[in-house]
Amino acid sequence: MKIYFAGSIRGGREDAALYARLIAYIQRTDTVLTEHIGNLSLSAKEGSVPRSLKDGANVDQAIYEEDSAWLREADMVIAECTTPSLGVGYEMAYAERFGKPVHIFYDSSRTRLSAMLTGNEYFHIHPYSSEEEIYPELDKILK
Ligand code: 6IA
Repeated sequence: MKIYFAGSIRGGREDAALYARLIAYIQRTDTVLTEHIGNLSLSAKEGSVPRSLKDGANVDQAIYEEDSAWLREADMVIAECTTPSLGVGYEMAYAERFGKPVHIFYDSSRTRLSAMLTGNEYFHIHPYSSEEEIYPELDKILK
């Protein structure tokens, strides 16, 4: 499957190492379209550095175009939502609009997830209290 992994960038990079571990785990069996989310050298401030953009191009517009195309291409969306991110919230709604299955993980001892996610039965919500709980859930989702 092609997986769109979503995690905070400008919302804060506190969980970037966790994103990297989850992406590596998913990559053992499936393709992750958004490997850069786990890039530890990507800071919240640098979250607009261009990849291969022509001079004068609008960087944020290119990010939006590329990410929304990947969302439409993905078979499934997996999001780690402990660090709140406007971009990730937007992606959840975008994925719902295109009928993609969406699995949302968050550490319930660190955050209260938005009611706009927990209150929407479309989303598969996976609260956890330690990282080890995530991997067996991923096994079930990816099989
Ligand atoms: O509001 P946020 O920045 O926290 O939103 C994070 C979400 O938006 C992620 O799930 C990404 O899919 C998407 N996103 C935000 N910024 C970028 C970005 N910046 N590149 C790709 N997706 C992004 C440039 C980073 C690149 C140079 C490695």
